[in-house]
Amino acid sequence: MPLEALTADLTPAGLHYLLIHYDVPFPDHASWAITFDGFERPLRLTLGDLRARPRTSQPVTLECAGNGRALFESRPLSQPWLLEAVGTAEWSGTPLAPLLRDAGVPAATVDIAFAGLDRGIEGGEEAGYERGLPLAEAMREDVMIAFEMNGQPLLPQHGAPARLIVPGWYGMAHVKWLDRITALAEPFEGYQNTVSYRLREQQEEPGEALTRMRVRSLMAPPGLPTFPERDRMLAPGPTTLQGRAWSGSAPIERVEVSLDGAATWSDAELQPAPAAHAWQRWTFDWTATPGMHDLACRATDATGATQPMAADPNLGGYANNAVHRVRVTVTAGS
Ligand SMILES: Nc1nc2c(c(=O)[nH]1)N[C@H]1C(S)=C(S)[C@@H](COP(=O)(O)O)O[C@H]1N2
Ligand SMILES: [Mo]
Repeated sequence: MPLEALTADLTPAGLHYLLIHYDVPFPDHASWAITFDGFERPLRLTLGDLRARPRTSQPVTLECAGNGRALFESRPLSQPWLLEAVGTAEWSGTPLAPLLRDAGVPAATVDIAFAGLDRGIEGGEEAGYERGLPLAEAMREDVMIAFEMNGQPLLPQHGAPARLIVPGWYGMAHVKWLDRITALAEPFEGYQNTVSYRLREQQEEPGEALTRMRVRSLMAPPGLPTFPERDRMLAPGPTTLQGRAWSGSAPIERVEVSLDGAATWSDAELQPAPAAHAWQRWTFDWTATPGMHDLACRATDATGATQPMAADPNLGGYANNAVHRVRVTVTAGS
């Protein structure tokens, strides 16, 4: 997502980031269905069945766990995101929990596994994209099977005909192209939970599973870009800096801006969250004076978590929520 799209509450589908491990599948929507496995009753739901169920909509901020990976000093071999792997869309669909209750969740269930239709070879093994989610998370009221994005049927690249939305969690949990939902009496041990998406320094360590998005803010680039360097040039005088802030754990409580290379900080104006898991807009009025300025923004959420100057390095290059720094040249004239 180009960072200038931080000025919009909702990210248009064509500007929203994409992360696709394998090939985009193109299932026939008329014959497509989700199969429920390991539940008390067999259940198979077509797109028509999903659309006939109670409908819910909510704006949700999605961020890839690897967002910021390419800004770590060591460069893990994976998608080299700078800061653009984020977006907020209005997702519509049907809540997951009532579906699981209809299928009947066996008493011994600990995880629910969600499998997509896409297959590939990762870590040397052929597999489908599949993620496990703890039962308590899967039963949350706001977790949904979405079949629309910003009021339109899902695009193929965003998981058509239907995908999972787990508000607050990093992107990898939001399984696209849903094919099968399985109740498991043991923790899910597939590749995307046990090998990928873990915070660790050595491959041999079990590490810690990535779950909720860390607190983060980003600034929309001020002024005009130069081509091809994309340096930022701004006219002197009053201007309003703006951006968005989010956290998967709690509402944002504070956003601060620095005009001097993160030496001193002042509070930005923060708007309330439009929904529990959608980013919050912030603004900061500044009278720009000629010269080079190192701007920065940082957010703090209601748990007290705040963005670090530098995030801890880790093998997968995940969860880099370091303070966002933006250099701008304020020109002498208008
Ligand atoms: N089936 C399937 N689901 C998937 C993926 C995938 O490769 N296959 N990628 C995941 C990752 S890592 C992210 S960040 C989000 C991205 O969702 P988007 O492309 O709609 O923005 O989808 C998740 N769901
Ligand atoms: Mo991701």
